[in-house]
Amino acid sequence: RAPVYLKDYAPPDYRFDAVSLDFYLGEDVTIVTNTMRTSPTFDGAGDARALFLHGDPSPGEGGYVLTAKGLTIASPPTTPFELAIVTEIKPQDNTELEGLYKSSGNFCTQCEAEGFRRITFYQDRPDVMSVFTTKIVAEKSKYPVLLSNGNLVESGDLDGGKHFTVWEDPFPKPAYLFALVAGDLGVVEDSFTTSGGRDVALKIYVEAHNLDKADFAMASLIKSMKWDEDVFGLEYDLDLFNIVAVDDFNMGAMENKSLNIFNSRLILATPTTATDADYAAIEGVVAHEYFHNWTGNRVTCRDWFQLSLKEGLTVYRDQEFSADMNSRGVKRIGDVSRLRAAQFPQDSGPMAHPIRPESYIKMDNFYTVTVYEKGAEVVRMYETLLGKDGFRKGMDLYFKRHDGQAVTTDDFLAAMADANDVNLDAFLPWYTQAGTPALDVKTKYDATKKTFEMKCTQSIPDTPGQTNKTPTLMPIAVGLVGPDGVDMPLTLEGEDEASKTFTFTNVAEKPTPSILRNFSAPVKLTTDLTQEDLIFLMSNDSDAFNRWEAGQTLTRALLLGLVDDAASGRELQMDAAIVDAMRKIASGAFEADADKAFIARAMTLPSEGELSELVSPADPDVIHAARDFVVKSLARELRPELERIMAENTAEAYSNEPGPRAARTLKIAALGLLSRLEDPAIDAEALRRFHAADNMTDQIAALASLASRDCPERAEALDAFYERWKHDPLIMNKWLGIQAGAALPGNVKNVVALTKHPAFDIKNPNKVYSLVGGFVGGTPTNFHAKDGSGYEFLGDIVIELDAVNGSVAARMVGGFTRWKKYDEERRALMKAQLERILNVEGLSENVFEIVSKSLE
Ligand code: BAL
Ligand code: ZN
Repeated sequence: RAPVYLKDYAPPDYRFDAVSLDFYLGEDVTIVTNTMRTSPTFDGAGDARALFLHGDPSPGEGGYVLTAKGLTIASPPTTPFELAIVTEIKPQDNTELEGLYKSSGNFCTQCEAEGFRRITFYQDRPDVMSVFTTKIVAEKSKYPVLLSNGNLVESGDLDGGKHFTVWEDPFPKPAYLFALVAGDLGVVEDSFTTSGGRDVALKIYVEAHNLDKADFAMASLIKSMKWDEDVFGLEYDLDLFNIVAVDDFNMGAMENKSLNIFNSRLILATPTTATDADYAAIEGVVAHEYFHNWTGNRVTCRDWFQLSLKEGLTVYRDQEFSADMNSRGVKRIGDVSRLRAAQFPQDSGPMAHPIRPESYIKMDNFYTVTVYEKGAEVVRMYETLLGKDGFRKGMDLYFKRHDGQAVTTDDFLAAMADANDVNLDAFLPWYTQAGTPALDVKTKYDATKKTFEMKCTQSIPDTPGQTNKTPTLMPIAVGLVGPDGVDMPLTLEGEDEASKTFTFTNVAEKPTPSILRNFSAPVKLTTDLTQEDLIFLMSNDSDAFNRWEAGQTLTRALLLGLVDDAASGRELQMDAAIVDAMRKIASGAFEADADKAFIARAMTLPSEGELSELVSPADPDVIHAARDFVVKSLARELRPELERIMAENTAEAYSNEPGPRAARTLKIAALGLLSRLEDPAIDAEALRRFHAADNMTDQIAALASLASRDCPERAEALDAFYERWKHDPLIMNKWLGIQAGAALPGNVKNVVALTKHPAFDIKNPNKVYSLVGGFVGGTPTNFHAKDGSGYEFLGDIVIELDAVNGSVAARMVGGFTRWKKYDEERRALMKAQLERILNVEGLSENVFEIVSKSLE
């Protein structure tokens, strides 16, 4: 359980010039013959150096020097040599879902980060890149489809009902990008001609009964390929691009070279089976994996500490793609909301780490919202600082310098700096420091001098192992909005580095500043804007993000005041100015272009989770009481507007066009608010809508509103949904998730009962994420029930799950990491669960790392 440190990085002593893998897939065991053409990278005239190959040997095997973590060859030849290793593995017993395993009767792989070592012994590190040839032999009737990376160069039948394929991937790659699939699968086919004239065959493999559900994923792939050419000049580089959808998958998807493997929830969609949110996720993730072909595969990471090099960059790219395909402002609001809901808490807890971590025990634990989402924010800041053209110049130089290499985040920064002839050294702390910077802005207008001053102060909080942090370069996008609601022309008078005061000159009238437009840096902003200023910005700011943010700042302040009142037993009072502002939002008065998806976002209050981050110690019952009071007050006051929204946005028939989609989003937001009134007429209406729905978005919305109500319609809707969809595992995930997250008092007993339901399977990550993740991330008053029953449930399930799949268990145990945030009683209860888990014999490294760091 010793950590690995970035500071210990040393380049490999051996390279693999070519790798040949033969898989003989059997029902009991699989035999893998791995032949590696190996060369020393050091001067062969010197002494021999040991070659260490990562592996996952069973105890008691003989041969070379085997340890729990691999195999050492003490004195290999100092000239090029061939090394062949035969391993016997049991994919059907592999419940960790890393390496080679079976899902729904089909073989598939997951090798990132360190799964390849579960297949064969290898230098399983991303800076060892090689060309791979893969031969697969299997029974033809059971596994008619045999796939690997690259081009199919040979195939044929063999004796005994077997057949084979041979695949050659001409692009050198690290082992984490290796993939193999063998199964009985149907295929949806299309094609794409690149701007350079290459015809690419596109194939999506799914189980035969799902063949009608892959068209949207295919359309998304084609759009992604075109977008990457248009925006970054990046073309696809092989004649074939395969995607395979599997039901059992730890992650969302995986970018293996030319053979992406996806969690089926991110491929399969029809209007009756998938929600609008599912469609958006499919579009974004198909693009993300495709974009990795350049940012990840052609240019990869030197070591796993550099993960954000490919993930932060590729998330930024998929966010931009989705923004171009949909509403840019609404996309940005969604991305920032996710950052605040998940990354900010991580950045202020025991697992806080920089986007380039310094150490890990289990790399799987660092596929985090920090590396991904904060990493994407860091990439976005380059674009904000350098401009679109400057950013593109930096990207071009990055590919020119590093195509075919395994590199570092320093190389990326250097390419951005050199391409633009600027020094970006002051940007480096974003990679090395954890913690969300706080940015405070104080403003002053001088009517005589016609100047407007902004004093900006940043501070970065201490995080585990890091104190006294260095201030960092950050773009603060600003607009000054005139009394007429129009942006004023801006002139900046110098920049005072020491005091960080910026002065705008020739400001004719007192402006309202719009600070940190488009959320130009991932910080916690405080300002001296008044309630009046914020209401003005809600209706007048030309920046969509800050128009939304003004409302959030306003309601956040209201809610935090009410949390204080509730904690002190004071009577709760609603603020009439906020009701009035929200009424204007609901009636569309603030939104000239009436983007209904934006209005839905603007009507959504900061979540209980977000508020709990801002209160210390947090008492979920008090936070719930305050927020529930505001939600109910707004629903009551705005009922006519909300009912009008419901009526006006109920379509005759489903359409997946942006307009109808936005209308659905708004209607659902209105239903969500109305259902909190606990009015039997609204429950009846929700049930009517549930039965009448011609699409999954509407059906799920109605079901979700009833699931949190203790009314007769609840059971009727849940039972009807189950009966209709019990054959579809993806829809059963929704059924589990909705019940798990419901705001029903005492819900933990329902969730415990659901773990015994046939729809739940602890071996399937999606089911665990829906039921356990849905409960932990759902209604805080249930997970944090004062009697500790929610904590006990999570403790029990983590222990059971850890024996099945350590990486999934580690994600779930994350529910306990913020235990120090809560009141004395809850802290003690959560800590007791963490200690109980830590005492389990044979605990996985994954869970050990999260639990031990949480207890530090
Ligand atoms: N590389 C792991 C899955 C993803 O981020 O695409
Ligand atoms: Zn990725």
